Amino acid sequence: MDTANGAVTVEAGSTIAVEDVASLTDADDNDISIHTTAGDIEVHVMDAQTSGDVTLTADTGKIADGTVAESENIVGDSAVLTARDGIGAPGTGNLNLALTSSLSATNTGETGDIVVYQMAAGGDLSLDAVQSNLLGSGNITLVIENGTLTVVSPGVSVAGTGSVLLQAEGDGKDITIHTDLVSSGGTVTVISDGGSVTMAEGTTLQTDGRAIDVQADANVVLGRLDARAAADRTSPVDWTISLPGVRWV
Ligand SMILES: [Ca+2]
Ligand SMILES: [Ca+2]
Ligand SMILES: [Ca+2]
Repeated sequence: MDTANGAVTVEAGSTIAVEDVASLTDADDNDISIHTTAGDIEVHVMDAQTSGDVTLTADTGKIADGTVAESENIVGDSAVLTARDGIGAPGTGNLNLALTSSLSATNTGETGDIVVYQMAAGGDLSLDAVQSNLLGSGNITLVIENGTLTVVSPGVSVAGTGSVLLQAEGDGKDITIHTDLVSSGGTVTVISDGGSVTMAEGTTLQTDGRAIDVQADANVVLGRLDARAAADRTSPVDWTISLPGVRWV
């Protein structure tokens, strides 16, 4: 389905395969919005060009990569993706994006990962992502092929047991964290293969007694890393520090 000009809105009540939805005119008003109240959204090719925004909502299913090839599933300006059973999947099931500006991804169910790959054609990306289900097991994995990654409000969080991995590839491609990264039950990993990782003042990477791993090719500028068990965070601990051989003078 191609539109010469204007927005595209699709409402469905079952699994929908998006074979080829393209906006032929690159304009800020030419957004593409697809919502299904039941079933999945299988994305083959959606192209809103560099200015049109993409909104996909699968109330009771998943948003999946519908193609075998690792080519772009979604081209657009910003994308807002919401599903219950996952957004992309590990391996080639990852959702392949080429977004001009930003991605906001939310998974609400007990299962399903968020696995997205911003391709080189998309360049830099701002991200916020959440696994919102307290009983959830899904991870959040975002890899950016050749661009900087900026974590923006409301940040990246996992309410269940899943882990967070954010990775930027490419020379000088930094990761900048403006809002917290939190996993309630899993680990938090941030890797800039060719650049720096910078946490803005006052930001926190937090787990419940699980590992926090920050790696950069250049510099690491830390805010606060908090890998305490949650119980230690809520109940104050009395510390006694003895320093044998040290005298106050
Ligand atoms: Ca836009
Ligand atoms: Ca594919
Ligand atoms: Ca893929």
